[in-house]
Amino acid sequence: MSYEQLIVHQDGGVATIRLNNPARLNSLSPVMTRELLGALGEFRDDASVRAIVLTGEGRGFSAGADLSTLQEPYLKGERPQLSLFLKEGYNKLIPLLAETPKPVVAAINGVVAGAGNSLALACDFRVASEEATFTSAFVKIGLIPDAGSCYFLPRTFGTAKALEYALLSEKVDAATALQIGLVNRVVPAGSLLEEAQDLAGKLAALPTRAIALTKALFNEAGRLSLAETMDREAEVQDQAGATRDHLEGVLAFLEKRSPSFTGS
Ligand code: T3D
Repeated sequence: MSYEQLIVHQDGGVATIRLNNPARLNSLSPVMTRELLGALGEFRDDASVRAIVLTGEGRGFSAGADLSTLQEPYLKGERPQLSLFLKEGYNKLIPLLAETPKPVVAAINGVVAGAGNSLALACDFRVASEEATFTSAFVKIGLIPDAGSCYFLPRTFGTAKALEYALLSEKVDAATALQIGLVNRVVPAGSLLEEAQDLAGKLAALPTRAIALTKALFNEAGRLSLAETMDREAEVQDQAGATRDHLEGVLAFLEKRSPSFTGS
């Protein structure tokens, strides 16, 4: 499949998606959003893809909504209903990313703003370059955090810090992002992609079904009591226990050798 605003390639079990509109800091145009939906849908259903890396070309990871798309209607005095755009775009994209049954590593190469935060937070791991910066940005254009940011931000660093981040919209550097739990690791800019792809490679070699089930149950457990969660663990463990990878893992342990997981 060919893309206008993405660069996509696969190396072994790891697929890498680069957002490719660097002149606008990879802001999420309707084209990019549609292409991301297509690429992620394809990787979700492709058994040969066992981990995904998401990164940006140039000095931006993503600056959120492409505001240039609002220029024409706003200058004409039109006020398009934003919810229509959200429901067709981010409200499909962000759940697809967050709930994709493969581990997703964000390689955050630079500027993150607006819905770019949601894109990063919907990934399972965030590896940031030392040059990455983060800002909420929504409030500066009189909007509320959307694209799932009202869900992700308080869960990531608690309501008080999330409100500070959203309402003041100050620029947060990579070291601070690490300190507040916005990213998992910070690495030198020159080794970002290699580090992210190495991490994705390690994840791709793990039991893929168990990873998918873990992600799904972590999401579900947020809505459940302890007892309900443990009941679901028991049910879901039957599914994990029926995989070839479970058998392989146990046999490899007993035979004192390294396991070879196939994702089945
Ligand atoms: O329907 C809806 O749209 C609702 C949905 C909303 C979801 C959202 O994400 S709302 C938030 C949208 N994002 C923003 O408001 C961020 C806007 N950008 C900025 O505030 C700054 O660009 C940054 C703080 C992110 C980075 O600043 P800086 O100084 O490093 O870069 P810059 O010079 O401002 O930007 C470089 C270029 O990218 C520039 O173009 P130019 O002048 O070189 O031709 C700039 O216009 C362009 N750019 C940056 N962000 C966007 C953008 N173009 C379109 N959309 C953007 N979001």
